[in-house]
Amino acid sequence: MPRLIPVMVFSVGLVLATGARAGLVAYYPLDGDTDDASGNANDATNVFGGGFIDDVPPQIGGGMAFEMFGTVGMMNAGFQVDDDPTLDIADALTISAWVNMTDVNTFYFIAAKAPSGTANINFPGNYEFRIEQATGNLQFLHQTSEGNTFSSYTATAAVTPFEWNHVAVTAVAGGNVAFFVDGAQAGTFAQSGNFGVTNDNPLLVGTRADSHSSFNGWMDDLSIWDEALGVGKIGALAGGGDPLNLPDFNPADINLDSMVDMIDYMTLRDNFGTGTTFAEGDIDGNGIVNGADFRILKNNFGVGGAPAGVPEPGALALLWVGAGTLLFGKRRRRVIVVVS
Ligand SMILES: [Ca+2]
Ligand SMILES: [Ca+2]
Ligand SMILES: [Ca+2]
Ligand SMILES: [Ca+2]
Repeated sequence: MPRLIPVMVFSVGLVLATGARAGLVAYYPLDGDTDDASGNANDATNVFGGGFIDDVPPQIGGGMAFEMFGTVGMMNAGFQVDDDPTLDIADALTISAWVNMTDVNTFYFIAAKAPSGTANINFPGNYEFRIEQATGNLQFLHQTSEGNTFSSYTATAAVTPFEWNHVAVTAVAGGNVAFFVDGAQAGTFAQSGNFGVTNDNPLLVGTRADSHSSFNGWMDDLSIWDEALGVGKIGALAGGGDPLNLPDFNPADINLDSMVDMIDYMTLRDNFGTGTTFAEGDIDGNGIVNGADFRILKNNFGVGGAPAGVPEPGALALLWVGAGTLLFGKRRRRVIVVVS
């Protein structure tokens, strides 16, 4: 019997390794516990307060949600996850959750990994995703150094108390910070200052290191990713999709109709050099629609069903003709200005 033990340990290791989904660093289904279902074992190590109810987002339709009723200035609702290298996010991030608030009377914290370095305890560290006091708008903050410097971004849409709202933020270092409420884009901003000032402090859910407030409401299906999910995947999550089983979306399918074709190309072309969002053709999420996005689209053209009778080389030729027309158009405008 003792000879079997090493075999069993080895098997558990294998399960953990294959259970982890690429990009997903922590996932809390909150179906009766605060364990991490991502495969990274980022389970809560301390629950400050809260319980489980069966009132869940209708889009999910089953399981349970986490109920938190806290006090302003007290850390008495929410939970803590100990520091782990997978929770230190340097390049790109997504935080997605369902929230149902009872009020927006103060700042409420969805997830915060803070502070970093020598910054004060109320600084946002690696990341802080929260709900703004009074407005209910989503906010994202991160430190830009190990000291007291940070950047903050405020969404153009708010949560509605006593309603389940799906909320998400994506951030790309040197790219964009984008917010989503119920799957709809709610503001895209250029990422400003350094992102990725990591730390060894715990992840806090529902509260912050300085105990500014504890959550008042319900939360479900919190997931944290070390990649910026595209609009398609955010939409799937807002539709009740399981973070462990999200459908694949072609990154070049700008209008999300499961086909990369001339419609996507024309959208990109029309916003070339001026667009800033995914819907305008910023496929790689760096805040500008340019040749890099064009190459991604070109390499994916026809995926999901090319237009009938247009073989790939012909389609590619069309793409480059289109780009030439765009450049020519710009040059011609310049000449007209000189002549007049
Ligand atoms: Ca749940
Ligand atoms: Ca760390
Ligand atoms: Ca498309
Ligand atoms: Ca781009």
